[in-house]
Amino acid sequence: MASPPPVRPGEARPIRVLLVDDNPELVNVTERILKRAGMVVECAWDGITAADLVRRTEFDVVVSDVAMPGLDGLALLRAVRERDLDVPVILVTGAPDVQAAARAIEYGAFRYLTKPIELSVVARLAEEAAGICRIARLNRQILALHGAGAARPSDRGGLDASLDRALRSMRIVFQPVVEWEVHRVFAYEALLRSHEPALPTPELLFEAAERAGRLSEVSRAVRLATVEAAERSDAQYTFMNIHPRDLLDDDLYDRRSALGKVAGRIALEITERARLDEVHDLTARIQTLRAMGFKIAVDDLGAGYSGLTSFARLEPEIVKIDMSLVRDIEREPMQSKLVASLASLCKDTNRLVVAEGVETLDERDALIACGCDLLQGYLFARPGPPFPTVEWSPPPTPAGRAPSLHHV
Ligand code: G
Ligand code: MN
Repeated sequence: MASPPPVRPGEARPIRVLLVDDNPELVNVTERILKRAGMVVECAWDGITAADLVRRTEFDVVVSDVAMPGLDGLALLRAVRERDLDVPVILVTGAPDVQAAARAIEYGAFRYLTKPIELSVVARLAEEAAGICRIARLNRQILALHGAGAARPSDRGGLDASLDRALRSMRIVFQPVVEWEVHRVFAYEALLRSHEPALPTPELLFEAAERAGRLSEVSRAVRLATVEAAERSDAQYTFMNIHPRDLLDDDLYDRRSALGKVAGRIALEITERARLDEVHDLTARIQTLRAMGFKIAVDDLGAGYSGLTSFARLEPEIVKIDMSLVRDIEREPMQSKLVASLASLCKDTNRLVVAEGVETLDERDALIACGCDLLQGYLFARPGPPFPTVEWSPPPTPAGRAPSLHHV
């Protein structure tokens, strides 16, 4: 067995903050607090100087006053976005104004705070924002490494008939997510399957349901079937994939629904492949789900880029690394470096990391060396009826890959 390449853990460099306010005293005290928290701080007393600094230096977070002579906070935010799509901007205002707050969020401000603010809150938020920024930047690097996202297939013919057949034959299968170190099943991911050849993947099925105007009907049926099966699981969590549009369905927020009643044991996976911009009030909706007890997972990280804003709004407790990053990781130093950095960034920000699509012993060992403790893939178990048993010590196969005789 080839040993995994040496990996460097995620960069431990200090967080770089740009602090902008036309009140020098306020800049001074805030700077002291942030420096005490171990951050590197650059200060500007007006927006134009700040915009200039952003052009020359890569910051992890910008904290800026709103009302300033010359370039105000909102204009600065726009100037920052021209240069850097990822750096989170925290705006601080002395005169709260609902419209300005709405505009700030629309332009992608990470937070909009009202003075006086507790300095410890600024330090905590700056740290949180910087953590998210680093993950977003890594994600961009990962995409660049893989080239642009692959085009999604789309089926045209006989939409309604196919959809009906698919719905009649649909079933839910489960695949374990294992906690390797203790040899325990941490969760089962519920996956939708149907026998309709025209709609062979859940993505195509949901796309068809959406086009036929039957998305919420299909999603509700899937959620109900999942909960019924998951009730018999003895793992801590069930991971359930949800379509971004499901976030607009009132049924998801019903505490008395079958799913609502077991929310504390469910992680909702939201894929990075889909755009979330059409979900208005995303932050509030996610907060409601979290208050109901759901955990939020970002799925397929590294396979698409839904943007810093949606990642920042989701603030996921769980990050699932796409299998394109897992594949042959033991032979790709760049991949293992990125995965190790992601794992360490997630740990620093109290998120769990799951590596998906693990097929070989070499991939498993390389992922463990990268700091991924939660693993999922054919190597351990294929998706199957509740609940597949885990193969903890599979023999190596001649081709290296897990046997793929049947497609589930
Ligand atoms: O997008 P999401 O991560 O939810 O999709 C998971 C899909 O990946 C499922 O359809 C599942 O069957 C498939 N899958 C799970 N484990 C493996 C694996 O080890 N290799 C491959 N190629 N696919 C896998
Ligand atoms: Mn998933």
